[in-house]
Amino acid sequence: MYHIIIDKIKQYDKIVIHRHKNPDLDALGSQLGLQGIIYDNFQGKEVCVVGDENEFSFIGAMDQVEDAFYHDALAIVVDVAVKGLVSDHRYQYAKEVMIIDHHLNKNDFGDLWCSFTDHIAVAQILTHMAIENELNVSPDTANKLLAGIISDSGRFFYPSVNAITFKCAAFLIEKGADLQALYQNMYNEDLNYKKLKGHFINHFKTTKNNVAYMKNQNNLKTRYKVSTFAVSRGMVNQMAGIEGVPIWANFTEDDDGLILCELRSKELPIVNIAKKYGGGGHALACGCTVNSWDEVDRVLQDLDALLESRHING
Ligand SMILES: [Mn+2]
Repeated sequence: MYHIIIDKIKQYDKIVIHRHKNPDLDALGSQLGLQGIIYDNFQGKEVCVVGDENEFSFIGAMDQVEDAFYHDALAIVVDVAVKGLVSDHRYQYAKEVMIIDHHLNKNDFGDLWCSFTDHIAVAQILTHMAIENELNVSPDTANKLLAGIISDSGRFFYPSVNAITFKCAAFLIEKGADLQALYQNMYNEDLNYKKLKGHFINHFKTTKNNVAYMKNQNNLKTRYKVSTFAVSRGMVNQMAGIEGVPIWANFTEDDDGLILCELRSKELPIVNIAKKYGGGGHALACGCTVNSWDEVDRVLQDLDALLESRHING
């Protein structure tokens, strides 16, 4: 499928790259990495990156793009295939929209959907594409792509890490990525953040069948001076890797009153429960957004019931 992506890029002189809201380092790393790959390999193109920014902006800045730029342009959307989650809706103004994603959700927009669900990160897809097609990769581009792979693989820890993950990481380091500099940016944390981890470790609860969970009201963010995202996505894995806890879930009230649900599982796929509540993601790492704490309890009951049925079925 890589040739489809490359051919499409070759067809356009103007390209805008989008990704999901609240970007993680795979969204940003693949967005900025793809911009780099295009500049490193294809002459005479103007490539912009757009979207909201957060604490991961150390990896690179976004561009200010006029609406008119989208005229006759290609929009590439990375790391998301669901319309409502894309940052900056103006991708719709482009002549064509191509999606490059690795989540299990089917796309609900776009002209071309390039789906690679066996890759742990979009940054890994792009790196693998560069290897297979002998594309140039500058040290700066290599850094961005490696950040995406490290972050979406949980520093090479999650179940979908495989030989290709390490092959891609090795390739990027050969191309000049600075692993130690990345680690210093990625794993040096604020004191507040460290203390918030302590709060999680000391206060999470478990259901009857050992789903670990936390319900985080809005005041928690004020107390620790952190964002919704830092609590929601950032803290869910404080409940990971615990003997006897096969599933863990983190429920965080957002500023608008909606509740973000981050769901994780060691082995048992749970993405259908996320999908039932309008979300999605990966088999073992997924999420959804619900309207009330009552609905949170229903999500928890569904997760617990899944474990209950597993116990019954042996
Ligand atoms: Mn990703």
